Amino acid sequence: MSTESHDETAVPADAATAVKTHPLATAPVAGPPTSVDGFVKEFLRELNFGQGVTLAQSTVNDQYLALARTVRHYLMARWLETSRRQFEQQTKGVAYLSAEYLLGRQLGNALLATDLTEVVEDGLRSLGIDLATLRSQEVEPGLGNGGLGRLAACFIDSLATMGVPCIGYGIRYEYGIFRQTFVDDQQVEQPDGWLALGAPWEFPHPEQAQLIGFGGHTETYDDEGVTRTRWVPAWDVKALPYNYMVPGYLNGRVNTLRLWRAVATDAFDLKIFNAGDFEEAVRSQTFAENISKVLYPEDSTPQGKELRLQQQYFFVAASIKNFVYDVLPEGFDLHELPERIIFQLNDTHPVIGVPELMRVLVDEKKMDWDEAWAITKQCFAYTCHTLLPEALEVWSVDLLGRLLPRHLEIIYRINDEFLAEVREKFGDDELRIRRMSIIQEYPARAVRMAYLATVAGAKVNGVAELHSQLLREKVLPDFDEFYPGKFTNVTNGVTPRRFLRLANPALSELITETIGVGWITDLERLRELEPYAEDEEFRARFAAIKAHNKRRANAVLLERDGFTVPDDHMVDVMVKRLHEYKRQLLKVLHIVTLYDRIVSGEVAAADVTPRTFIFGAKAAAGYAMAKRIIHLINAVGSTVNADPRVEGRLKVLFPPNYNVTLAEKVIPAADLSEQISLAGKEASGTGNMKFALNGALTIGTDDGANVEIRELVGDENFFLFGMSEPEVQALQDAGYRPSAFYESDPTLRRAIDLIASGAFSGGDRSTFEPVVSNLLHQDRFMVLADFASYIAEQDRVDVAYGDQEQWTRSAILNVARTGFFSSDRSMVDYIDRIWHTPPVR
Ligand code: 26W
Repeated sequence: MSTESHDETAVPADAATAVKTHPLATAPVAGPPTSVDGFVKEFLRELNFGQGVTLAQSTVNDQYLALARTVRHYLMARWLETSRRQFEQQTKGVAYLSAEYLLGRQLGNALLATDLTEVVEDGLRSLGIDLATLRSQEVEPGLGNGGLGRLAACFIDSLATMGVPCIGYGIRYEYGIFRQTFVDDQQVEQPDGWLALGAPWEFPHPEQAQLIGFGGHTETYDDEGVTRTRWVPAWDVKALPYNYMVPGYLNGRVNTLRLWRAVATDAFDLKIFNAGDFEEAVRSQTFAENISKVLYPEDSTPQGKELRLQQQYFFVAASIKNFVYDVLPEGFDLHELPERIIFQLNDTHPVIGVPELMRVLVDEKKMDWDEAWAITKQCFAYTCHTLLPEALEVWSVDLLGRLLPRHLEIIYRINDEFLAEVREKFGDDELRIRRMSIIQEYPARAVRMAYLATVAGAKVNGVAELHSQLLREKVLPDFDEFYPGKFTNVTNGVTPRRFLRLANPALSELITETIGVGWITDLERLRELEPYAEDEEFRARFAAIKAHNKRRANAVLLERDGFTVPDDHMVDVMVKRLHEYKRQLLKVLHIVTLYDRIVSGEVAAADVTPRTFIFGAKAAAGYAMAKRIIHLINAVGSTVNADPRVEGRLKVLFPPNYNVTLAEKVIPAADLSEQISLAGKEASGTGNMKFALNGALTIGTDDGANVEIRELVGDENFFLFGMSEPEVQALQDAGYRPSAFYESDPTLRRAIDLIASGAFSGGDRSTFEPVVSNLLHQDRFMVLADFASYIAEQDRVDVAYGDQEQWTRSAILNVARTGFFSSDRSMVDYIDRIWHTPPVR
């Protein structure tokens, strides 16, 4: 603010100055309520004047919307203040570029962040309204597929809580991840119209729209003796930003999540419209708006579809434009860009941002190529989230050249210069050059986006120790050799606000009562719980909370799906995307084995530890095998649940549409967490962390973050089974024959034969034949090889569960020793190793 000789009482010369110098110009007029009465007044005002209904007329949805708007008013003052300070201090910030954000419901988190839960609860009660009912009304924004999207949501929560400036950039999909239903035990996808009942958390800013071009051609021109290139797109789309609040926990900070929506440009419509083709004008509008219409529900198998590349370029270009032209102050010297921003690439989905920033700097800002490249290389960092070769994105040169001709030219030049450097370092080793080229030649010319990200990124990280190691040794070994120091690890984490404090209020209260509230923002303090594992009274309370959480999950599942979870059962949970590498089939074979033991009379039902198995999993709509596995789980469930011989002993529940909201209820109820991927396939896993933090014991392979969980909680508090990654590799190299395991293991043979016999498909042997035959003849993820070890370990789980005191001791130690997996710690690691961004005071 200017402090020059300025007469405060003078009448400002024009209206704009009047606005800027008004005493209330920078401070919002309303803060949070100081009393229950204050809240009630503001809530009723929103209901009456915002929603336009009286209390008597209002529906639950009216009340929910009015409450959400009331709460967001309280956050608004902090949001404005956070933005103002960050702008004034001009410090370095993070731009998290992610095609997915799996946010979960907003209301509970907003109340927690502002400490308003009690005021609101009391106020609503005085009006005869139940807060929990309104919370249930919220439809979660499911703008992500699974781990990668949920991780983005945890990270922005942590950055806000730590006061680190961050803008999350992404896409405002009109339809998020599909709503899953089951018809005849099979998955049917329904559209997820999350916006249908109102979107009280978003703030559209049409005045900040950006134009994003596509297609066309490039041309060179003479610019005062310098030859420059410009891109002449053939068509464009308007990107409209929608802002969302990202409140820090009790710290007065609110960061921003900015999601882009595609709409047709007026010019685009008019041209066609004026040519007299009204229908075509509408069609082209639809075409433009398709870009942000729906989240691709694929997980780990990119489809290479044109619309997907359009989505990627659309949101990344809009974000970079927004940052360079609107967020940075006027006159900012772009040579200092690396001191102001780091663009974190959440997997390869936003990697087209690399040539886009080059295009902005070189073509638009007329910077010298070498200078621009030096800047760009410091402004990006890349996180890889997978090890599956089929999940590494490549874009065909043909498609890229058509859709983004200038970007393809830029990528070629980056590649030429990069390969020249490789030659310089390693000589003319043509095999190596071909291996490292950003452009793949076979089976078709295509851009390897992970390579581009690695060449452009200041740092490249994996998401768990083992994953980062395998990334360096197996996926990108040439690059690791070429760029010493570029590769690093940041082990994933989860936000303790949502996944412990909000999801598990009973345990949170016990923890706070025992060690104080500090753990919510400093999760390592859970260590202070360790001695209480030996405290009998504490153990009793801890066990009572688990029982309470089971009853709570039971109530939710009963209302939602008509399911019941018996009080006296071990709750054994496997929730995650359905993928063969995650091995839901191994879990099925275990259930079938237990079932067979009882019905064949091998074991008396009374001697089997009663278990309820809970599955949650969506399969990509086009992933036939995954959908068949869902069918099989449901079929086994139907048979087992209807068989009186196993009643009271085995129960299989598969609530459809597993999402963040359901996770918050199911995870705190779990006794056993299933993390059973083939070693070397699960990059990290984050569900595994949520379960351990909520006092479930893990049965798991030496994979992803399981390795670190086991190291921290101790071998005696973790059920390890299966081959290690080197053992998997050795078996692979030796030539894996699944049928050999089938032939030599009678238990395995019986389980598979039972499925093959049609026992779970009304006698029809054909239903699951593809699953059985795949297991016997391919079994890419070595389910059969790990079966015996899994069953043996599960039998040890049963024995361990028999000693409830000891089990609870272990569960407490799991909670006490997994504070490391807070996403706050992940953020500290990113800041130290990659971003170097200080918090803003
Ligand atoms: C459609 C293309 C595609 C390809 C890969 C979509 C999504 C992906 C992601 C890489 C899949 C994903 O979500 N990966 C998960 O990321 C989590 C967060 O780091 C890890 O915990 C999981 O292990 C990893 O599978």
